[in-house]
Amino acid sequence: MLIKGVHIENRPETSDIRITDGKFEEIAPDLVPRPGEEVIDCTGKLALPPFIESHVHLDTCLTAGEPVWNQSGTLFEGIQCWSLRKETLTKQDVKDRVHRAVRMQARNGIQFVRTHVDVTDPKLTAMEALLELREELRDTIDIQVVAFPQEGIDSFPNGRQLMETAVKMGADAVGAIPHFEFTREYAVDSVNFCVELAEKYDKLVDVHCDEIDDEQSRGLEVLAARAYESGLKDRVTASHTTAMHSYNNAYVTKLMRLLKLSEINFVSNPLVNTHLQGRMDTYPKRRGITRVKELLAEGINVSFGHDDIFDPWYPLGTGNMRDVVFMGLHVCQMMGCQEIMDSYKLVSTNAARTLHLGDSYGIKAGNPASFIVLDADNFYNALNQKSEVLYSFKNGRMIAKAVPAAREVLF
Ligand code: 17E
Ligand code: FE2
Repeated sequence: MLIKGVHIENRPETSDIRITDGKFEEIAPDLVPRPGEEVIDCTGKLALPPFIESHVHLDTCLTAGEPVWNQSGTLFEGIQCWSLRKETLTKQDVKDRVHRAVRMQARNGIQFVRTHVDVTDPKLTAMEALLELREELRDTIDIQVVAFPQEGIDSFPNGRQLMETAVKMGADAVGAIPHFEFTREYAVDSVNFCVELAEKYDKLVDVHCDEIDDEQSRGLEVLAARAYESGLKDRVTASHTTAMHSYNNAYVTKLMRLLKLSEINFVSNPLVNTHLQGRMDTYPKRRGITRVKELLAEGINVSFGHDDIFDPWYPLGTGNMRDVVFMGLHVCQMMGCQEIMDSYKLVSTNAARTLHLGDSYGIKAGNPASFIVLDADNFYNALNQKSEVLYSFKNGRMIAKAVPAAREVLF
């Protein structure tokens, strides 16, 4: 198959892409179609590596209002709402909702997903469902599953046992939630437990870390220190880290040295944390997003996640990473021309590093032919014009396509 005339990753010149046996065979200008070869004309359109959803909760998606709505808009009321919904969870219910969500994601050019799955459930229903889905959906979407203790590890009955069982069942990564634990001691112990579990079973780590506006919430320093000392380093990810927004600058300056040494990854969720954070403030009201711009300036890897699709923590969302980037650039004040142009990396190449996808991710000869084509010539324009994903190819197979809506102004 031959894809004609794309701007690969914002390059001003265009290239053709030849796909053979599911791989990128050749990427060069003016490739001549072979006899019988299928040709898709994408002249002037943007080709990118596939979008990556590096932080979402698929087990909770599409449950907003069931059985109650989150009235306060806080993380903590969201956890209460979910706890009620969890009582009625069945494997089929999880699978039906995840199928719907994954199709929304596919339509928007997502091919890789890291999902946190709540394991504070004695039956581990959602974990079982997601592990089955990971296999069932293997050809269309790559799913990484994090064992996520929503209601705490040391603050939840049998929490450590549930975590270890989930890992033995086949979770890819180990989570924690230090800011939700009853005490600082529990917070520290739970992070230590999480890192030790990952070492024992050779797993990645992704912690919901300091998702609170409390400037005293210091789970991050513990996680980064353990990542550094254990040698797990870039196998570790700190998600949310919204308390860093509220830390004093002297502390952040000191902390930054450890963060760099540790080589950990960060995931920020700008849609959801602009909604959840600052809820106990009057005015001025904090934005509550971690210091993305400053982390990037220090050479630290940061990606953006959607976090939620229509659930107790976020009443909107269509699983579109373009919306995430749009909000993130505003709230992080990353609106320089080049920052906007490069911002697709926050939901592609940077996220690939976090997920440890390796060298097989990316548009280059020899790699699996996985990429997307957007209805714009570069990402700046795609973001501004809310351009559709015209095609999503995974391993050389078209898994989604769109025909842009025709609109006319009649004057
Ligand atoms: N659970 C949590 O602890 N934090 C979140 N942002 C979501 C679920 C969505
Ligand atoms: Fe989350």
